[in-house]
Amino acid sequence: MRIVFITPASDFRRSHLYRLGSMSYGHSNAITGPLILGSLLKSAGHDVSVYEELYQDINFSKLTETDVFCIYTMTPNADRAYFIADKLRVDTHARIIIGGMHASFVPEEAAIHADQVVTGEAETVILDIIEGRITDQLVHAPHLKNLDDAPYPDYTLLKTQCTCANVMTTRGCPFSCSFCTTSRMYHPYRRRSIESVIDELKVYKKQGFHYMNFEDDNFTADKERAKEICRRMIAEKLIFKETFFFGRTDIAQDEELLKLLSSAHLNRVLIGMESINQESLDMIDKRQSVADIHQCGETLSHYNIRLIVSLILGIDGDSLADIQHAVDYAIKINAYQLQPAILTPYPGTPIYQQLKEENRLINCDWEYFDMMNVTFFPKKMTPYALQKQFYLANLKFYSISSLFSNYKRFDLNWVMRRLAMSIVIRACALFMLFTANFLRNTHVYRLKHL
Ligand code: B12
Ligand code: SF4
Repeated sequence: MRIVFITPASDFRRSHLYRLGSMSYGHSNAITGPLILGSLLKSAGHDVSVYEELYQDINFSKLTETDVFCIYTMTPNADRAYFIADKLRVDTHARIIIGGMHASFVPEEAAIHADQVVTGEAETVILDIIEGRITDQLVHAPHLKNLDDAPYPDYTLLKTQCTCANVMTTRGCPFSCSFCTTSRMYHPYRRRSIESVIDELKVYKKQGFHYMNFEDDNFTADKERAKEICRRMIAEKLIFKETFFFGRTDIAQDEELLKLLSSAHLNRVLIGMESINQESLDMIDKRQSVADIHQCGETLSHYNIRLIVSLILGIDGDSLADIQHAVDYAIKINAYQLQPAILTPYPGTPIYQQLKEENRLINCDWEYFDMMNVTFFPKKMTPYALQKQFYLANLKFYSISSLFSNYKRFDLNWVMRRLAMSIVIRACALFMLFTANFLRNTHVYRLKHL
């Protein structure tokens, strides 16, 4: 059978401005689920292609000979996924199967647009669904017990742009922050064998990838294991030009780990500092202290590990001044990048449940559930003040003057990234102001006039 996987992207994410911004943020990379499922189906003799809309438009008219379309959903691209599904249903006679993060938490909604919807990790059911042995409209896939049973993502199936290989060495996370979807979607926390991780890295080296990301939600959750992976990467010369990973502030407490991460070139880390207000950290069940944050902020630069500070804007305990304070802290420690994320109540999370029960969701227009738009009523500020604060945080951090004050610490790559981010942020902020004041049918206009 001819099978096509599609990862959609919303209208905003397909715009030139967003594509320019993401180019400057990091290297193009892919969601691995469709590449893993595609690999399983290819091994069973099917003809599989995988497309993503994030970096490149898809020419749908060339896909009319497809038998089955498999569509991956995240909450902010759910509307686009449904639009594509509905259009393909009319234009082709192919079956439509929807799965992924968003569909896993609101399967009934997705089912309106699909022949079948799969919730959870689909490795154990995808072949039976495609070959017609499972015919239920809603299929709940049990989680994969042994991660080594899944094939590696097959990047040869990917027809759209990708310069960096994504590797998941674990699924889930031992923590359970109240806003986090992934610790609930991939549950319980599981680890692959180090042997299979190393073997996968060898494949990407052979395929010529210069960049590799560990996309585990918390790569250093098991510190001894992370150290062993680094040791093996060093010993077997599996070093990439830049390797990004997600960690927690606790990595700063382990000097041996920091040295190994640095030597294995895991040189860019995103850490959820979230807030510098202990009350707020406790409210989101972060299990992290302000002292942990300070230790992390002071330590990482000594090991040549570039820190991307992630903050959550709009936690109930935080005022506008608290948010500004956190942004100032990121500037003070010379963070490599800042990722301010507006608190987003994703379906399936306790925060979603709480805000729903308190009648604080503005609406469920999924397109805006992207961590860049306010979708709820915050406690200590108006929705529009929070929206403006998101832009102010970016404008302050990605200031033109920071280019001059920091250029000696980082390299040309950093200068280019920061310059592009500064331009994109300024263009976006201006557009936001214009929209909030003049374009009535927009989300931000409605926020301002709530
Ligand atoms: C890599 C990644 C990216 C990359 C690549 C994105 C791309 N090319 O489109 C980058 C960094 C660019 C990115 C961007 C964004 N991302 Co992202 N990303 C991820 C990340 C870290 C890993 C994805 C992955 O490989 N997962 C591992 C594999 C094994 O799981 P999987 O892909 O989900 O696949 C399994 C199941 O979902 C299912 N399945 C998957 N596809 C299908 C299809 C069918 C038909 C079926 C039946 C089943 C099925 O089976 C698979 C195997 O078990 C996830 C976090 C995570 N742990 O998943 C966030 C995540 C998906 N991203 C998220 C978000 C919000 C975004 C952005 C909106 C961020 C932003 N503000 O711009 C953008 C949107 C991009 C877009 N396409 O629209 C959220 C989504 C939250 C939600 N509830 O929807 C996540 C969960 C992170 C988070 N904050 O919690 N992302
Ligand atoms: S530490 Fe990160 S991945 Fe783990 S539950 Fe919290 S937000 Fe999710």
